[in-house]
Amino acid sequence: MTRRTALVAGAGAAGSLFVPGYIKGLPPTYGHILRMGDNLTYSAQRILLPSQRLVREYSHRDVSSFPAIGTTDPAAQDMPNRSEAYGALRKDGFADWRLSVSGLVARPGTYSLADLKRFPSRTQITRHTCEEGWSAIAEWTGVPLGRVLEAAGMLPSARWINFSSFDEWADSIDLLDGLHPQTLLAYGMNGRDLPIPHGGPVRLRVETQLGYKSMKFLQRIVVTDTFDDGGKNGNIQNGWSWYAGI
Ligand SMILES: Nc1nc2c(c(=O)[nH]1)N[C@H]1C(S)=C(S)[C@@H](COP(=O)(O)O)O[C@H]1N2
Ligand SMILES: [Mo]
Repeated sequence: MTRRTALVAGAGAAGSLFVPGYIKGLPPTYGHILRMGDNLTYSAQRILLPSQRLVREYSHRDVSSFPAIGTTDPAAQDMPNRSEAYGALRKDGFADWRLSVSGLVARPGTYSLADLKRFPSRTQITRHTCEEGWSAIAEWTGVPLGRVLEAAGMLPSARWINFSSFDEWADSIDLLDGLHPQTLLAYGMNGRDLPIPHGGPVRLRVETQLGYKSMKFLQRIVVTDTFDDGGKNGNIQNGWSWYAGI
């Protein structure tokens, strides 16, 4: 047995003995010995914060300037996998944009921007913390993701909420973050429609994790019972932690 298989086997055994049921199953990090640390962070946070504690909310006078980072236009000429579809949707103000919700839900379907705006909305002023080392405060308006999952009839076997975007990001969160009251499908920023550079028409806000988990330019949600690392478009194969709790 190599040192590595011993460690992995040991962690597995410890996991099945001591880890509470709600975080049981494959800790979503593997493939690299240093990634054991990710599992520790994930497990520790889930043990210390098993309930849906709210993150701090700020007041209007705290709102700061806010850079647009990463993809700022999925249809830009210089994008490697430029999205023609996004370019077409943008032309008529996203009237034909649809968010698809499928997988382990009783009622798979699509939601227009108007559909999302018909749900009860939530507005929150929060701090966004980027892994690059900057942070900024903005007001976000949207529908709590949990409301939409509830409307879609999420099944009891659901464990992971997977997202993909027009710039071909693939990512996922667990149910604790997915159903967190401050986790939003956000369509508004600082009282206006969500600007394109910040992920319009709809982006995710996962206030309990670092900025890169708040996927911009949302296209699709798939609910699963098995963990999907997102393949070559996911965090893990790109060298990022899947879990980035703060
Ligand atoms: N689809 C998509 N989502 C994304 C990104 C991206 O490039 N594409 N960048 C991430 C990173 S690293 C950060 S810090 C925030 C930046 O959001 P902002 O442009 O509103 O500042 O979006 C995150 N979500
Ligand atoms: Mo970031």
